[in-house]
Amino acid sequence: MRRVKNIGYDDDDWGDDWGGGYSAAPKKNKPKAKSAAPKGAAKATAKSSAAPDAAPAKSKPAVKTSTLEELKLALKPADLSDSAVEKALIEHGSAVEDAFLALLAQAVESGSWVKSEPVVQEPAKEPQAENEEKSYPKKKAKEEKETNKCSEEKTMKEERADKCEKPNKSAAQVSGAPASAEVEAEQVSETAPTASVATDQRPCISLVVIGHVDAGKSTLMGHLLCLVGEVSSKQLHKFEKESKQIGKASFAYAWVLDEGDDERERGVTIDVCVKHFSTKSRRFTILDAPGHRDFVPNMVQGAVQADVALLVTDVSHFEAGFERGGQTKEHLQLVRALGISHVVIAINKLDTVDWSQDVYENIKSRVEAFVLGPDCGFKASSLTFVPLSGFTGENMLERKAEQLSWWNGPTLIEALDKIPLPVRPASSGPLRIPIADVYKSGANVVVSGKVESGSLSVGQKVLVLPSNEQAPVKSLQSGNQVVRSASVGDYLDSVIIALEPQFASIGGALCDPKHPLAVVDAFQAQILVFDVDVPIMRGQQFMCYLHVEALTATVAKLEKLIVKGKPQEKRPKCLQKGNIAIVQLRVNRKVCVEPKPKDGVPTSFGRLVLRDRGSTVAAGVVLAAATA
Ligand SMILES: Nc1nc2c(ncn2[C@@H]2O[C@H](COP(=O)(O)OP(=O)(O)OP(=O)(O)O)[C@@H](O)[C@H]2O)c(=O)[nH]1
Ligand SMILES: [Mg+2]
Repeated sequence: MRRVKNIGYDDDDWGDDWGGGYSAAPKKNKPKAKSAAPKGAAKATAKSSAAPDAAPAKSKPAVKTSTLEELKLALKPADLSDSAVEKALIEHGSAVEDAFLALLAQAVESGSWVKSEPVVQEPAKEPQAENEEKSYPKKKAKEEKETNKCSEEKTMKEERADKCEKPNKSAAQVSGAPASAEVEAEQVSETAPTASVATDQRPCISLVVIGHVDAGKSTLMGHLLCLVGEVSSKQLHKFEKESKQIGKASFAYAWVLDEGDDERERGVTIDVCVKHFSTKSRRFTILDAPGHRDFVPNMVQGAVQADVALLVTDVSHFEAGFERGGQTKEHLQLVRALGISHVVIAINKLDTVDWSQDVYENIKSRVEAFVLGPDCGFKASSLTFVPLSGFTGENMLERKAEQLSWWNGPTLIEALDKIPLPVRPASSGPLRIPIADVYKSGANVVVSGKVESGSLSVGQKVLVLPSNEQAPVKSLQSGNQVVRSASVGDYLDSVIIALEPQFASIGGALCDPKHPLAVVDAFQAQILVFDVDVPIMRGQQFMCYLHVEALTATVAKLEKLIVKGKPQEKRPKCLQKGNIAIVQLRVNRKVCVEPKPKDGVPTSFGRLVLRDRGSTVAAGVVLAAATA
């Protein structure tokens, strides 16, 4: 276990905060005053709980009627019979939480929970007061999110300071989730399972934002989040005021994503920050990566979770970012090696060159030549260029400046909305989620990460690797909403699992207990060698980035060279730039891997990058999980 955050809940908090559903009754033995259940249902509960008092002569029921009714309400989509609920309550000695989880798991397994429609009532059919009551927890959570921001930031800053000192110490320091973990947990806990369920059918795309340091990535994304309404004007005003106070006024938009104290003081992104927004036809998870060369490992851990990339290039310092030593080319090569095939290229800071079309065309042609060339290998049809200014906001949501009248192409938001859906493993495949972050929540553990394959529902049992523990999922949150299930491609900000926190760790995985991932310390991989100063030899050590894990890898064997797609007979003695080879790698600790399927898309458990002394030397896929 490398890093677990305590977000300050204990079991009692969970019980109380789950609203009128399953948690109100167990501890206090009476229904909660403010229930998230529909009003009609609340009336029914009140009536039924009054009944036993009115009929004293009758024998006492085995379980409390009010508890039974409340459980039925919380599990309404599964349409359970009284006897089934009563049986579960008796079996669990009236422990309502346990009975709820058991029934939920049964319902999910039988398919009745997932298939049923969300139980959010038609607003038109509901009395006004009830609507207000139902929306209260969500509204309250949102308000709290705003007001709690400062205290959250404080905790985060301490975390960040720790991370900053040792940037490579943990595998995935994805920062968006930690920032809001406490509030997210509150949102989850305040909402009964039937009250707030995301029904957004738009596909979810993970977008990694890459480019050289100071290219304007965080400013562009921060400004975009403000324009689409994900950041309130109050919050932005706060960032403007505070950034001005420390002499970093130009970083106000970047502060939307650069949340750490050290990031704000230095004016650089260190950790990948995760945020969400939507366009007309897509939901996006932004992974804002750092551009500084010292933080390439963090960038890789963001890129490995992404479907598409947004490259930001700075027209005012283009050469520094593009030529040797700049990160533009390395980032492009890395995302390509990690399986990303579509890139939106933002030619940024055009305000600094008076919106010059010549400058735009010149930079576009140079980037295009590299991206389509042999070092990168993207297809022309997979590129979209957008001239803009992330600072002024020009050509992001709309085009206003007269100087940009020469541009007839898309705005940034139009380009993002038209991104083709990535080819992914089927949602019917086995569940796989790399654990990008872990927090402690009393006796539960909260993890975050992208669903790489399969799907996940509340109540479903998952296998947590490498600890090999099984536990049910208590709740899910994705894109700032409580959801009942998630599918391949969705980024889950929190998966609350009824499991002791020490059993989940960053770099581990959640998977289908019937189809577990292999956990190995050696594997066979096919790699493509990049621009290396010294040829790769047997016995050489590298940093190996495999999904969200960072490990030390030793080349145990150079097995075969592959020339024009054909494996050669003779074993290679060393590997040079451009070589494709099959090698055996031994890593310093057990890691979850999934070999690339013969005909299909590898998950991030099958993709790796090798780096040495600050440079990327190779990238590839896992072929077999066999130990050497
Ligand atoms: N004039 C102008 N300045 C910009 C623009 N976009 C960003 N900047 C400035 O560029 C500086 C760096 O911006 P950031 O957004 O932090 O850059 P970044 O690419 O996120 O940097 P790292 O994450 O550290 O790699 C800030 O001072 C911004 O105000 C732009 O469109 N025009
Ligand atoms: Mg940044």
